Amino acid sequence: MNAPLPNDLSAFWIPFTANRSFKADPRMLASAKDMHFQTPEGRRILDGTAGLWCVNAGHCRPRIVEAIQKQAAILDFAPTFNLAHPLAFELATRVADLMPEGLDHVFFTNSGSESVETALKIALAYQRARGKGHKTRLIGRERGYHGVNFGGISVGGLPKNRMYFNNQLAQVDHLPHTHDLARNAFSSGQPEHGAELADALERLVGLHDASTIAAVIVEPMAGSTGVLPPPKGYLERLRALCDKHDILLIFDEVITGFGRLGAPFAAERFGVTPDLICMAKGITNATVPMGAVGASSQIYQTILDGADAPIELFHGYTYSGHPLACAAALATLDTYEEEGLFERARELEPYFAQAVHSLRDARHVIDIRNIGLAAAVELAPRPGAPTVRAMEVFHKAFDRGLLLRCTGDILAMSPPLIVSKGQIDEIVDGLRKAIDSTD
Ligand code: PXG
Repeated sequence: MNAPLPNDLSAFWIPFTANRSFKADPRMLASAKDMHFQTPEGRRILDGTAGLWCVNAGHCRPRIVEAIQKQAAILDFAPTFNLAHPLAFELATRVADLMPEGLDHVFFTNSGSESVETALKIALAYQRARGKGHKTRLIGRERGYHGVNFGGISVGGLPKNRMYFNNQLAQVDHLPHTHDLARNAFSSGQPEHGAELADALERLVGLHDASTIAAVIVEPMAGSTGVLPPPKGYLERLRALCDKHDILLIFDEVITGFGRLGAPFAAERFGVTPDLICMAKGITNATVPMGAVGASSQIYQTILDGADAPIELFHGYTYSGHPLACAAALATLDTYEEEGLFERARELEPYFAQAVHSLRDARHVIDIRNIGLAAAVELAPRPGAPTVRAMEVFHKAFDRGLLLRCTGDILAMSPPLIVSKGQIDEIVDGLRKAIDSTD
């Protein structure tokens, strides 16, 4: 099926994209089914990245499609300010059931970025509600990605996302990142070295004093920066230090939530329970925008009990708990459960790991790392032209029918959890061919 191309590409300001070069040589997608996209010219593209780490059950799954179609005709919108609708409660309970024990409450947003802002604000509101309003400092981590809003870029650690928008939150500091090629290159799963990097929190406490620190936010596996699984023992140490100093721990699970690491959340995979979880993407299989923040009973109850106004938390979005998103999310959770997709990701992990590590002898490769159904291949930067090599590999792979993700000099893979072993081979083979044909 060939789809018509737009006549005019000028008006759409494309996000996180080199608009000039894209518009000179556009690559478009017109439809999708299960593991594949189709281009307007009718070419099939194997989706090696679940869209943008979000289509965890594969594309256009009938149950989810039907649920959205049906809901659109029943209740298109309902305010959730001073009103509500049943699906939002049903979904919150379902999400709470998936979270680790102790996390029982769910605040709905519309994206990962909004989930991050929401979690940071809940952390501040919690500290204030318990009489510790002086605990306002927020600690992120180098190379962290927490979306693009001001709170998220302030605690985030990707230089380009920060430097152009320098008017950031005050009172923010950062832990060091955990990427360590010298000690951990070509690790499969959690790297051996780096648990001690969590001790940097002690230094920040020494510098700022715990009485000024509200929360630490980290991605349990850093995704956007190029798949950095946590070193063994690192998250446990961070949790212990947060407990010791009475600091909240926020896991940003926008990528790792909903099965990417073979468990509902990375918190369960690693056996470390945060106080707040940010989620989005896989919650609706990316069909309708939605995000959420999971909160512990302790946080929820403290804010409710400590409120000095009838509304306990002055925060929310017009579309918090939107009926279409709720319907999509419920059908998505049904699909994950019926098809055992989280378990499937766990079962496929060793095969996927072996397949991606077979690229070790490909040209330019300086590191390969993986966990769950996420992996990255890091290339040596082309001298004098960092990031160009990976971008060329990305384009070559796409032109041969494979969607990857490139960030810096890193190619990332995160296929839908329905991927077959044969398709894993196809992804790895496509990446090898694209790398081997790139100088
Ligand atoms: N937190 C994390 C950990 C993320 O990965 C966000 C927050 C922001 O979510 P929204 O829905 O506001 O985009 C993200 C988003 C990539 C890539 O290729 C990653 C994201 C988005 C787009 C591309 O690495 N992650």
